[in-house]
Amino acid sequence: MKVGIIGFSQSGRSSLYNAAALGEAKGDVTAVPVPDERFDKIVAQVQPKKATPATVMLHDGLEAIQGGAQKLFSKRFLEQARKMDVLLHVVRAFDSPMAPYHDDVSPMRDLEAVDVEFVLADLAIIENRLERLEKSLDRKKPGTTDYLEDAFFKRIKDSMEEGKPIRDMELDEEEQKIVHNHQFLSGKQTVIAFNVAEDEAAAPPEAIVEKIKELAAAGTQAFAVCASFEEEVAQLDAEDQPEFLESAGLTQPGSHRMIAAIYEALGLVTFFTAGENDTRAWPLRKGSTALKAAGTIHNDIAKGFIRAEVVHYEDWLAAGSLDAAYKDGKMHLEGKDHVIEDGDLLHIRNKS
Ligand SMILES: Nc1nc2c(ncn2[C@@H]2O[C@H](COP(=O)(O)OP(=O)(O)OP(=O)(O)O)[C@@H](O)[C@H]2O)c(=O)[nH]1
Ligand SMILES: [Mg+2]
Repeated sequence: MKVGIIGFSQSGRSSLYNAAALGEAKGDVTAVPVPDERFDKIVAQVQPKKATPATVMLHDGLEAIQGGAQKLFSKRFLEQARKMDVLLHVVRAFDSPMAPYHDDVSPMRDLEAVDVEFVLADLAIIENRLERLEKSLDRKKPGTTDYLEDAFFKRIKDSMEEGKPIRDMELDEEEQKIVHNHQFLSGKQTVIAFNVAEDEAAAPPEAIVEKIKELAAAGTQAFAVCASFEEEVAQLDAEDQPEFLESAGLTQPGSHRMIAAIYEALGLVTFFTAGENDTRAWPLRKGSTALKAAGTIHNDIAKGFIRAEVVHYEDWLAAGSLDAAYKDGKMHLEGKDHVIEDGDLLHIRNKS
């Protein structure tokens, strides 16, 4: 699951990347742990030899979005961005004498410029494809992918010409597959980080607050954060962080909320395995089955799958331990097709 950080040059992408990587960034790509209070509680109770949180892969190696007289997206940027599953868009909302292209601060201008360009880049592909299909379609059978694409692209073209990104459209499963295969940029989930000045982190400007609400209503998560401040927070020991955060009027690092938003945008839920050697939080696509969860742990466990022992997190919490939850009769035995819920603790009975 790849998350690409995008934005204009000097918008604070690397600062946010370093903050999210908790000061442990390795090159351009880092597996960033997903903050999860439930996982922390499970680890504190089980006291395993090793605790492995869920992670997302954060990429800071994408080329900056260009400005001035140039096209916004270089060829290289397009290639890189298309490979990502989710885009984290850092929008500069702090005054900077160093930021090129735009000397005045205008987060809405920057955000909209990029969004429009995403749609235009996708439209160029769609128009090209429709032209080719026109020449070949009468030789193909109805019901083939070509037919589906032709009908789908014709249906969405008009609203895209009016600026509507694909991510805001209702799509069926086949259509989602088409969008995924063509790696459409406006079809990718995005998370928006308005990078504000430090003194605005706790109380962002009204225009940004309004925009965040508007985006949320359209299904896109956005928030205000001060990347350079977050980067400093990430360098501190955990016990020193609260006081520092408080100095900016914050109660928790903004990067935590950001990773949670990314996780959501990736369409992931978490299940736990509470082993004494290794207790782990595992990312899983929403709506996945127990068999899929078993395969996430190990292929062999999926192959030898017998039954899944499932304890809901709330039941675990109420019981205080896995043993107690089992004794209370809170463990459900489930088959391969059982859909895993966010927070389930699993033990897979298997033949291997
Ligand atoms: N005041 C303020 N400065 C910031 C903030 N975020 C980043 N900066 C500063 O802006 C400059 C650029 O930040 P980077 O994180 O390197 O930005 P970038 O988008 O990765 O930049 P390039 O990769 O060089 O294009 C640095 O000097 C940061 O310290 C912020 O929230 N507020
Ligand atoms: Mg950078």
